[in-house]
Amino acid sequence: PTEDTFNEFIPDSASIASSIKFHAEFTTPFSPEQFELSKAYFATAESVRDSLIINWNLTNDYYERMNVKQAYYMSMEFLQGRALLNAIGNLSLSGPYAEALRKLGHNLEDVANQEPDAALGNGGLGRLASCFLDSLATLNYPAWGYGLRYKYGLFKQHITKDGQVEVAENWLEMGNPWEILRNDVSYPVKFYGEVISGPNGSKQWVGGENILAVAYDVPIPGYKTRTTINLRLWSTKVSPEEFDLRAYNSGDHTKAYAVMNNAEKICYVLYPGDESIEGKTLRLKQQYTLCSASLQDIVARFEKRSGKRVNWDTLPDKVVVQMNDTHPTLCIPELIRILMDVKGLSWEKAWNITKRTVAYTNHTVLPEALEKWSLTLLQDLLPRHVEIIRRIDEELIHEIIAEYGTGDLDLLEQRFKKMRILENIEFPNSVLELLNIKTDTPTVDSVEEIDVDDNEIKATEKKEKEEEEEEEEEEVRFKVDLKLPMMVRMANLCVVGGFSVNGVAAIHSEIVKEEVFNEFYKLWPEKFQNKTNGVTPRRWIRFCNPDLSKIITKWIGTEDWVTDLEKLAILRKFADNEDLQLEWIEAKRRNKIKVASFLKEKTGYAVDPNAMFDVQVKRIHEYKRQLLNIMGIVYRYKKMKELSAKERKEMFVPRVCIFGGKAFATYVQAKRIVKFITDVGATINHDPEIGDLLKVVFVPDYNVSVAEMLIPGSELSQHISTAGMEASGTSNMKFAMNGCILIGTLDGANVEIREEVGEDNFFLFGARAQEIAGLRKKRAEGKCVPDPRFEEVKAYVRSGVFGPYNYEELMGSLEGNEGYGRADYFLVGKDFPSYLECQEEVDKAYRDQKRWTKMSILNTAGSYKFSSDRTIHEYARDIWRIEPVKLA
Ligand code: DL6
Repeated sequence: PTEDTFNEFIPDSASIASSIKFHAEFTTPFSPEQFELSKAYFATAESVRDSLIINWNLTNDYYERMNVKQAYYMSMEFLQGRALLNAIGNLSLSGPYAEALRKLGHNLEDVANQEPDAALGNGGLGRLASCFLDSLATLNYPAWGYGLRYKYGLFKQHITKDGQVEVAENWLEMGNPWEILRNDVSYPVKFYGEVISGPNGSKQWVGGENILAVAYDVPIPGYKTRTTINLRLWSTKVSPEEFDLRAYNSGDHTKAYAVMNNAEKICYVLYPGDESIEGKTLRLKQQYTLCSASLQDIVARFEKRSGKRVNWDTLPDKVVVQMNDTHPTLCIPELIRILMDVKGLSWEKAWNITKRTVAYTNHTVLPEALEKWSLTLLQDLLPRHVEIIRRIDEELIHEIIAEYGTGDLDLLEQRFKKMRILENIEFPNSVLELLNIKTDTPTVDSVEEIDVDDNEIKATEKKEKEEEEEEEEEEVRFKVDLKLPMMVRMANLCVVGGFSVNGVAAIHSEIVKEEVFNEFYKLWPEKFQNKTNGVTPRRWIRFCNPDLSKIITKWIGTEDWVTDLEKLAILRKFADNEDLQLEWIEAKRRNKIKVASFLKEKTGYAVDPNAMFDVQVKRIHEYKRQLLNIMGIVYRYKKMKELSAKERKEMFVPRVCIFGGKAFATYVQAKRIVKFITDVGATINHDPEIGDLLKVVFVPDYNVSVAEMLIPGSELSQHISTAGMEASGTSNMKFAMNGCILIGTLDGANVEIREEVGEDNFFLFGARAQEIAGLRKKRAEGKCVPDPRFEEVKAYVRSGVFGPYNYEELMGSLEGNEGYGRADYFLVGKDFPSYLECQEEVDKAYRDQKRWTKMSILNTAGSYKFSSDRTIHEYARDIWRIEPVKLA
């Protein structure tokens, strides 16, 4: 629609109020007596949902009629956060809704605060998926998201005297007004069973356990457009045929319930602990449920839209599936299975169509995070898929041989080791035959038995023996160690089965090409690309920072920047303007006051809004190096203690150091880091000598809503991962957009942010990615000279200043003591001196508020590249080949 036609539909506050009242009376799950905040929230959300449903229906009818090509974003995580303010903001209804609620005795902000965060994700990967949906809808791209409707989202984090405690996040407890249950959209999903051969080489997967995946649709509105796309989330329940009514009626309720429970538990928890085999099985069932239900749905839609004559070859012209990391890898064998076993296509056709339909985004280079599944588990749970994966693996091997020949077997073997999908699994016979490798190795004894006395015979025998030995070597070479676990490498399967492979920041995509998947890159360079991440400027500036947004609009002269972020660059020319600077400082100050009162409410710590707000919020992980930050704070504290009151005031800028983030429940070292930060905070914050000069606060239960409040009130933010380890980062983009200055390493998207905002407006420190391997080696060989300041800090921590907790495992891990981890693998000690020096630069810059404010303005002005609108345009153009579709 044009913006005009969109605006025609804006209702006034009186009709909104009556719609809210209607829902309060007829549709909310609350008793009639009162109209308290929670009920007001629910009724308001339902009233907004009405508008969304109208637009959702129009959008989908239109896609259906036009038979457009659609992109499907397949993700195990969507970190949606709250929906209310975002939806009314996108619909341009914030004013009328605020007024309507005022008439009904409530305040919009209080009502909005009733909404629990939809935390169906862990961190950056899930939030990226949600930003993408916002941009897709805003830019009118025909696309849907597919995910799982977890009953319990990412856990709630409580901070106790023992550190982090996880509590189940029951976000659906009061019901979810944003979703629409589609009882008519459900698909069977099978596990276990066996594969039997049918006529003409066909295969049938029979028996096993059958459950039902049921659709819940969440309408996703675009900003100032009627386009409202769909996030379809699957929930699981028992399939009616599986419910054992006979057992139930005979009184064996436990048996009957077990089947129900077995089906429903698949969607209970995001990231079920997967240390146990049960946990692993559950996680795999989740992944397969997402892939199977979504692909059945996509294929059904394609068939419906194709009419009577379905031409399967055209599937890639109508459908593109983007796999968000390797979690949905099973899309590849599942699409093949559906096309072959259900639709009757040949292997060649099915494989060819799949390879043209599916694309893969890599989000990590950490070897431990590259998913592998046990072949035995997969074989048990998904026997038909294992057959398909084996065939893909076999074809890959033949393709490698065809490309490189058999001249250099050593090299060939190295390639197989890196590229095969199956790990520690014997080579298929077709390969052994082609390479002329005998499977029955002659024993050493039988070679030695040869009788040799005659010289000539001796020479021939010797030659033969050498040849045989060589052959034996080859045989050994192509043998696998059966003692090692047989695994399926999901990332390799994605690269082989996907027509596109992309990293999420320029430096990351280079590492993907040059290191992680280098052999594949050499084979198929055309598959590899970069798509630097982005974040939606609607949620991450316009709605979360209304004060700054007003200033931006005023100085740019239009609000168009909200959908055309390049306009932010106009601010550059006003960066020195005193009026703008004053307004800028004032907006930041108001946001800092909000943060201060939030911190007081959540932690009890009172902080001074005049101090610099220095923030590190992200998942707690050793590579993200919260430990470097807190060790730096300890150093600062120690130095402060060594000075007189006057000296310390002169030397240090007052700071409030804010941390937030969740440690994975079973990640012991990360939990120790949380405990350490809170202990350091408890000591420093109660030290009367230090007062407001330094405060350290750990924000409990960091989530999307907290980020929306914290980021606008931040002045310095830390993105200090060991170079080469953070794929991109996305909070760095949000901070920069909100005029926060970054301190960071040359890692992930930091590299590009620094390029855009200018070197002078970014605090850079630390080793470069290309130096890391060498430094680790040096470190392990004991050739690194320890920095005295780092040694001093460790000794200080060990002296017990921060309480009785034993920090030995943490300090030890920084030294590489036996048993304490990997010899400061993350190079905290190496980067410590340059980090401290850089922090001195930060203090110096902050003292000059004019300079600081200019840097802040230039960060906002230079952040336009990091709009997810730009990222989505690139995906649409370079990978998905889809066009915007405006409703006629
Ligand atoms: O691409 C989104 C996001 C990146 O910004 C982060 O740098 C990256 O760590 C994250 N990746 C993951 C995948 N698993 N791990 N680790 O969450 O993706």
